[in-house]
Amino acid sequence: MTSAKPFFEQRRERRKLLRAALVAAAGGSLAGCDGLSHNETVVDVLRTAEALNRRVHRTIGRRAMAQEFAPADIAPVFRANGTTVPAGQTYAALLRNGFADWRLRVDGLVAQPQEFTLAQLREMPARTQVTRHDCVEGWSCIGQWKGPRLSHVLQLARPTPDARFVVFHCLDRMDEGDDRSLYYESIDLDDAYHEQTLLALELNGRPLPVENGAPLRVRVERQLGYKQPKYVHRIELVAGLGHLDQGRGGYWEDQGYAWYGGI
Ligand SMILES: Nc1nc2c(c(=O)[nH]1)N[C@H]1C(S)=C(S)[C@@H](COP(=O)(O)O)O[C@H]1N2
Ligand SMILES: [Mo]
Repeated sequence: MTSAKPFFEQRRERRKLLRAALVAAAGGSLAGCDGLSHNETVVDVLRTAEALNRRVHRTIGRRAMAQEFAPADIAPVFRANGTTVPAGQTYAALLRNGFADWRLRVDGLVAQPQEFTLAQLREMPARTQVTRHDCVEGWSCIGQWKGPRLSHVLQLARPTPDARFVVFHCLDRMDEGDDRSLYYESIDLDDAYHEQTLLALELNGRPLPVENGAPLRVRVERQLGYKQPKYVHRIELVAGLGHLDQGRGGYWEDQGYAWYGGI
């Protein structure tokens, strides 16, 4: 791949390459809804793809928009994957009273730490977008997401100059009894301020279902499924990722997935 090639051609090549690799690893078609589990082959493929992937995203511009679809393209049911309801009393109690006690905290390297109720988030200016979610297990689904842009909330919190990453802390634990295994994710400020990066409160015109991350999940549309954290209750601005859990910037990254899961 050379920089002399026109933009659209580079893009097409990159998509083809990545898709071929993912399909090969998953042993199936990306369009299907039957997937495999996260496995070693996929991890290896993602690691190899990451360097190329990041380079190309830099070259073609990180502000490029993910494709948006028509309402007619929306899948009748948006498939759920990973945690479909966080275990334990905390989430059960939040769910029982319609998330009235739930809060979204924004803290870390910010001038003005914030705390929002669900009602406050619902009153913010919102964006609606129909996009395709691609999971590394080999399936994709098109859905309509609605919610405030992450940039709006960040502007209220005012990240300090040393803030470089945004970390999303989730309410679900991935392994029984392991304190380090809460789901978490992170993105850089380029993706954080991107037009399509949302704090999604709605899916297909309804409040976010529990299986898709109620009451709030993040959409980072130019990245793969595991970079779309569900059950987010805290957004932390940090200068580096090394101090979090295993230090690779996310639950699946700590198991070997690429930190930059661009598509
Ligand atoms: N908190 C949390 N976020 C998560 C996961 C999870 O298990 N827990 N799974 C990830 C993966 S691998 C995928 S493909 C998508 C699935 O989102 P969905 O359930 O809305 O389809 O969520 C991602 N975000
Ligand atoms: Mo996934």
